[in-house]
Amino acid sequence: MVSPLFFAHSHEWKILNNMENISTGSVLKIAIQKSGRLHDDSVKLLKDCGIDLKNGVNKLRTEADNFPMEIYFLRDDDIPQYVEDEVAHIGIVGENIVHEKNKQVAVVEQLGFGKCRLSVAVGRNEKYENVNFLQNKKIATTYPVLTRRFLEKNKVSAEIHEISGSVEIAPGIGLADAIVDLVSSGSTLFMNGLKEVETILDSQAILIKNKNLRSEQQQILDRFLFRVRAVRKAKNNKYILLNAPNGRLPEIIRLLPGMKSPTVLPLAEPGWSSVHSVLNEDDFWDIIARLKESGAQGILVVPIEKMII
Ligand code: PRT
Ligand code: ZN
Repeated sequence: MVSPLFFAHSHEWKILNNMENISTGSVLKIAIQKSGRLHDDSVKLLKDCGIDLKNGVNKLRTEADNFPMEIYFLRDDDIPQYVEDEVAHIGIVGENIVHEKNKQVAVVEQLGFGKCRLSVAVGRNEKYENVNFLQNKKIATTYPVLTRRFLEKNKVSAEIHEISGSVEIAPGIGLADAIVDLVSSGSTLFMNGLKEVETILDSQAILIKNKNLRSEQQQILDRFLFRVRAVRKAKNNKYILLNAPNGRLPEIIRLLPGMKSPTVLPLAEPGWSSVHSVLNEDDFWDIIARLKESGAQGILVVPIEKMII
């Protein structure tokens, strides 16, 4: 019989991966949000990592076509518990949930999406000077654990009203004097006549794992993480191409660190070169402006799909 390894090139990787699954029988189970704010970005991260899901995402569980991974779609609140119990080996969930639920899981990586903050808000017309404002007040929240911890840390005693949703309307209907809730743009607070006065926690989506992963699962996690990091790194960097007069190459090269150093190629027009490099998004605009000042022309900026260093 012909070995599956002799199949056409485009299938080779898939077959290698599947053979690996068959030979070890190991699969990494990941829990992601079924629907809600983290769902789309979680599925996209898997896709960007080259992991194709079988039968779409409208079920409780599916598996990957080309990677030893099973995907469970769950409510975000339940994900830390499932990971602690090893129903799933890893999960994608907001830091806010991980801290609130206080489960025995390990944080593996911040994922850079789902950014928000857990904040205290009070009525817009309140004279809030400091956290002592909250003394003996009623605070409505869906985050009683983090709220209590914040109050204790600040030596304030207040009454916590745990409610299950629509926290922002609590002050308006006389249920509470203040709220603790997640904020991203701030427009929900604004529309409800509230202002943000303290930040309790800055949050984003993170990858968590069971604390006692067996080595087979850890190995698959390492392969997954290698891809996650390459995808995230690529997102924070751009490929840049420009033309420069040879006389100004030294100063232009000084502005462009690149992964090692920039690539410089001669142009057909004498006295000119093409320079290629990689720029980090943080100093992107600043460097572009300085490149122009240094005589760079025809600057092209191209997204990078994966970046492996
Ligand atoms: O059904 P399930 O239980 O899975 O979902 P859920 O309804 O509990 O959660 P979901 O989908 O609303 O949020 C999932 C995660 O997204 C949260 O746990 C956070 O980690 C993250 N996240 C990021 C946010 C926000 N931004 C956010 N703005 N979660 C909620 N909000 C809400 C906030 O509670 C408030 O009602 O959006 C409103 C404020 O938004 P702004 O833009 O008006 O400030
Ligand atoms: Zn939830």
